[in-house]
Amino acid sequence: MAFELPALPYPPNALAAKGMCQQTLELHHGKHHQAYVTALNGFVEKNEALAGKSLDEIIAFTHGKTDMAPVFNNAGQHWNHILFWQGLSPNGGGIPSSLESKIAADFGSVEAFKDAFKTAATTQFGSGWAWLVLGTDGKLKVTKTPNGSNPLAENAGTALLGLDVWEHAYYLDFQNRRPDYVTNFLDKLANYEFAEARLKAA
Ligand code: MN3
Repeated sequence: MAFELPALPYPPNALAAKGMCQQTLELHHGKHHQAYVTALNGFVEKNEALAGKSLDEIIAFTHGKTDMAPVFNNAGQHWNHILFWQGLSPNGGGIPSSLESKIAADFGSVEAFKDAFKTAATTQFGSGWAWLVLGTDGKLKVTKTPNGSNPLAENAGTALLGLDVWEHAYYLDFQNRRPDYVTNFLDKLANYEFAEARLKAA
């Protein structure tokens, strides 16, 4: 069973008023994410060791293997983007109360969480991701990963939200201003209800 590009959970123009235009979503989802899925399926077809494995299993199997790096990067990017689309919302930016309490307990305040996230997202040199993670110690953390990696691959806990900081994610809307893209995500786009649901399920 080949991997498939999931449909966006909202129309491609749904986030335009929140700082992510239709062209960004159409290119990012329909071209970039699709390309990762197509490449991953190509690798699976040619490599018997990958056949029948779930996406999570392929990520675990290929992580850290030099000769499997292209497979890992495409599998990781498929996983990352599935989470990313769900972590955006036309009604984003509002933090539900139980998640807000947990953020306040583990970071000190919502502002401190946002500052930590901005630092991670803007100091990831080159391409990568910033994450809000429920760590294996039960505390919320902010982390960053390069290229196609993620907290699943690195056994760093449960990812609640992920922000794509590859240039293709923000260049049409914010050009080189990655800090503005990150702030806009945290204040207007982030689907904290999705993050809270993942926290409760973890
Ligand atoms: Mn991307």
